[in-house]
Amino acid sequence: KPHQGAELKYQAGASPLAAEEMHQNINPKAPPMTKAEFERAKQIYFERCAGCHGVLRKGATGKPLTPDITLAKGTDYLKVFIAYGSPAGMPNWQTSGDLTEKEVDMMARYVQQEPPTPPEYGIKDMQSTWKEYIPVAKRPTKKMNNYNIANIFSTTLRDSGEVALIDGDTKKIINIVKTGYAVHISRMSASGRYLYVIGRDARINLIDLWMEKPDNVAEIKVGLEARSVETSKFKGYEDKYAVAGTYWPPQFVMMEGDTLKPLKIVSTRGMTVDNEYHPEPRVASIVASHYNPEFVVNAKETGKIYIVNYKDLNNLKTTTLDAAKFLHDGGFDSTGRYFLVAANASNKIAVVDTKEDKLAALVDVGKTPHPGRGANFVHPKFGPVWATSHLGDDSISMIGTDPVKHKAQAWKVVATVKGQGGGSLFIKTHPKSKNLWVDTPLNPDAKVSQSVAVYDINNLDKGFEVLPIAEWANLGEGAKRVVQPEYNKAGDEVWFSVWNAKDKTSAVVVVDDKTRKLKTVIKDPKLVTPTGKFNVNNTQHDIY
Ligand code: DHE
Repeated sequence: KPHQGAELKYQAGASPLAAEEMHQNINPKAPPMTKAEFERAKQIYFERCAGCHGVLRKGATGKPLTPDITLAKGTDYLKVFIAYGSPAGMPNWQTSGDLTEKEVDMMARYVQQEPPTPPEYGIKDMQSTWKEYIPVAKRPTKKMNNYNIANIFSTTLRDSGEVALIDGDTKKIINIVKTGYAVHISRMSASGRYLYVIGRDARINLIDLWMEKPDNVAEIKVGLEARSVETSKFKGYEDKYAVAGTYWPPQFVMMEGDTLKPLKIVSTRGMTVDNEYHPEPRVASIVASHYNPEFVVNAKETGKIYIVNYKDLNNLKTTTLDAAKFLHDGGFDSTGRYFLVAANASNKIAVVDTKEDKLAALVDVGKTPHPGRGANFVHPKFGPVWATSHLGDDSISMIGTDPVKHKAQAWKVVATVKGQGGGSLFIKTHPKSKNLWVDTPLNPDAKVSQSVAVYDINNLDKGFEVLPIAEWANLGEGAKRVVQPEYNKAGDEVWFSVWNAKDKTSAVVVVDDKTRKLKTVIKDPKLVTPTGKFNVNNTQHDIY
């Protein structure tokens, strides 16, 4: 399985829970550990293991590791398993050099102890972290700057806990704004004024783009670990509500859109699509419906999609759709009516009709689909399609999205092309473009992870051209990865992050979409580990 290593490392990203104070629950049957060993093992668990096996060790994409199971296996068996891995997907932590023999022994004993449970996090915890730096009444009543704010790129600076607001017209940095730890995504309010940024530590920052120098106006911490934030987009509710999903605790919270005041928390604990209880269904992607006053909230471990109506938060109406397990990332079709989301461990795309609040289809695609928000274009033969690339294979699947004029093609994979390889995370085009861009940042081959494939939408069978984006950035040493194509507002430029190590130089490379030639390299010592880029206009209107 050539792509497996990168795929596993990607899932096993460090969790902010590693630093949390947690109680040790001594199990008299488990092999003994000192307090120091327990603390160190706990940290390693949250850095390396929790992403697949879950915080409570009840199993997610990895197997359950609760003491009833691990005690029966015993320390020697567990040590071999951790050291050498398994063909089913467990990494070889010792032979890869990631853990020492001593650490492997410690982890084998740790997983036989009761898992320490992180604390719950309710409305009082949220309220105690909530800060309004600039109250609504003191904010500008009109745009106070000369920036073309619709073309600003909010750029994640992953390892510095900041976002860079980059002017898409001049390519200059407007401001570097302090945010949460290991920022994950940025989203725009319906009006295009407010920018929401969420960190892995579940801190949300609200940035007002009307300020002379756009900056934080409010902030809140909504849990211990998170990935998603979104805002109400239905007519009449512009900028009114925000919603954030957390990995821990497994829940989501609705807030006032312009202050982040927390209003209502909803737990996602419950039954899976197979009718088994899961105590830790992490909240993955969230999108706002354009057809109803609703949020579409995706629970990873249960495979359930919650369509939450925000018209009346006290008498909350939720429609629950059974999709498939391990829902992760997704985006709308070109009409904004259908939401397509990857059920990644099921190798499927679930299609939600946000007008009728129904599951329209479950579509089989390649191995471990990872679309980001996906790419919408008109296929010359099959009409409107939405495409995804994959982490686990080199294919790009195109799904027909027009049940009216192309009924026979709707919700089927109508075409598949081959890309550079597995390890792809993001695919992108723009309504004004004829190019389809596919990144491969997690491919083990440096040549592949440091370049991008581009297809001509009208000649997909012709294959792709490879652009050496990292080489163009000319950064010198480092394990640079080229990640996440994002268009500017006009749709005539594509921006790529050249994501290097924290202590090395990174860059954002801007390519002319028509000529596929290098336009600009944005380099600045302040651009530490850039990954995601969110163009205000395209994020505001779900254009991709
Ligand atoms: Fe992401 C989106 C979760 C690792 C960059 N990532 C998402 C979403 C989820 C998610 C649930 C969808 C949010 C939404 O749309 O509401 N990501 C996770 C993980 O659990 C995972 C696998 C491991 C982890 O520990 O976090 C993970 N993600 C990464 C990275 O390593 C990436 C490449 C670099 C980084 O910045 O950390 C990364 N994720 C992104 C980006 C998006 C994203 C850029 C938004 C893409 C878009 O175009 O909308």
